[in-house]
Amino acid sequence: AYSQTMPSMWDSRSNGKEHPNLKWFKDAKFGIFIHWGLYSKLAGEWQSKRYYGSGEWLMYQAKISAKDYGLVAGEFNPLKFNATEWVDLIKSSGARYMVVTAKHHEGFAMFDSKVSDFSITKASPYGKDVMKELSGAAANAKLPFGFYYSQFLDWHEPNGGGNDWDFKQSKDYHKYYEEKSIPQLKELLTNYGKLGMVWFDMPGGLNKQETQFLVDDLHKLQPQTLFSSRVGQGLGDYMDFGDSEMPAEPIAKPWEAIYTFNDSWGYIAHDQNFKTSSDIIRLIATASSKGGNLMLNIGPDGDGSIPQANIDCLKSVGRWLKVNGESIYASIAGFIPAQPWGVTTSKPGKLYLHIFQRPNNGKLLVPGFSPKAISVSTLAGSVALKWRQTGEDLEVTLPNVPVTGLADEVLTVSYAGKTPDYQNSMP
Ligand code: FHN
Repeated sequence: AYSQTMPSMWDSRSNGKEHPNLKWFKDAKFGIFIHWGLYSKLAGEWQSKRYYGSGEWLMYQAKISAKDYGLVAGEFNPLKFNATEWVDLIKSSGARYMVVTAKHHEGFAMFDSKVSDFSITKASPYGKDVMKELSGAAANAKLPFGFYYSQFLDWHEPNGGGNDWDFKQSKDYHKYYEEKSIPQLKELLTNYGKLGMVWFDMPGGLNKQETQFLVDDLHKLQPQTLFSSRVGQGLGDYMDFGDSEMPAEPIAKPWEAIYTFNDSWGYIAHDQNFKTSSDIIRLIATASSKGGNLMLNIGPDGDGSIPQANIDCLKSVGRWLKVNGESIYASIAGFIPAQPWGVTTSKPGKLYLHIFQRPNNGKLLVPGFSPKAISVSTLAGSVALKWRQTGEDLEVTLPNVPVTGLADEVLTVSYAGKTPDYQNSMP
């Protein structure tokens, strides 16, 4: 089972008081993460040398000085950016929230900030506040919207965390928080409408009491906004696991797994290991089968375009969710643990069987589940399937080909009686 002793960076509300506005988040199940900044223009290359690893860490990988890196802002001109197109794509993917990087570790504000001139409105030829456009387009589409903000790591600032290749003197982290981090967080919570969440990342420099003060101070601006657990010290409103991590067992607290489309969060020119739509559907179903959400990251390029492979894949995931969304949205963990053939999610009176691997003999066994099953069908239409009880188990005979014609088929077992509790893997 999953380790209960999570490092405080991942754990959420350890004080037990759950945030009152979590239902929409728990029901959403699928969100889209966007990493977009100056690193998107550099695309993993610096002075004609390729750096491997995640594109948004290029400044660190190449040990670029804040001065040299700052010059990139003067070339950042994403003329192909279209906020409505981005939001329309996210809606068509079936995602029910989005989070976008307002400021990553590079320190560059992708928004109009009175606090720092190192921003898209003051330091780039583009000059427009893309966060204002995105938050407006999301509000028009009624898509819950949040900002990612790197509250401690800031490689552009002498007192920011993380840059010891350029700023070698000792750092006054509290000064950084007072002069940049907290004022910018307040700008984001004041000037961009109602926020679904603030997605903090890589906490540091504050103790638990200081973090509590920060959380309380920011929550005064928008009490309904959820704070991710990477605000640190166990004080987030929902739990984010480590990158590309999935808990082994269902977790009772609201939680989110975060994965990226390829091998990098920020756009890089030389990486083509994109996940398939089936990979993403299985991540969504697996997270839902454990009671959590999947937030999937895409990395638009320096011109403001989303790679075509991401567009095609997100639309395919959206088509699957159009047919099978009932088994995902507002579902809870399936009470049958993961099986060789796939995972389960549930709702009162229903168990959804997510078939990743069709049994060769066409017999799908659901162990330890022998209700008076009323019917077994698929969400693509009420196709009655053959099933029988074998002692303690339910066995479903599958048709030769998937009924929906889609990969990753879902069967619905409707039954009488209350939903059993999650059964642990060991009988
Ligand atoms: O260092 C960041 C990284 O660049 C990326 O933003 C991920 C996304 O979860 N967060 C940190 C590493 O966990």
